[in-house]
Amino acid sequence: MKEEVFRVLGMSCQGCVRSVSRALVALDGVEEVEVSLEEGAARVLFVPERVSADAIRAAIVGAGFEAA
Ligand code: 9UX
Repeated sequence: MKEEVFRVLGMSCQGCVRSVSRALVALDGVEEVEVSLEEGAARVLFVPERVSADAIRAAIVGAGFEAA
C-alpha cells in the first residue's frame, strides 16, 4: 500500500471535489481518497501493483482537472 499526495489544479467548489473523489475511488486498486479544495490536493492510498501514479493523474485529468 502506498500513500501519495497529488496536486489537483482547477477545483473551485465542493462539486469539483466530489467529481475528483468519484473518479479516483472508481479506480481499481485505489483504497482511500481525501480531496482538499483548500489545498488543491488529493491524498490517495493505493496498491501500486494494481494502479500507477500515472493512472491516478490520468483519472484526475479525465475528471476535467489538471494533475501534477
Ligand atoms: Mo461547481 Mo466545480 O458548479 O466545477 S462543480 S465549480
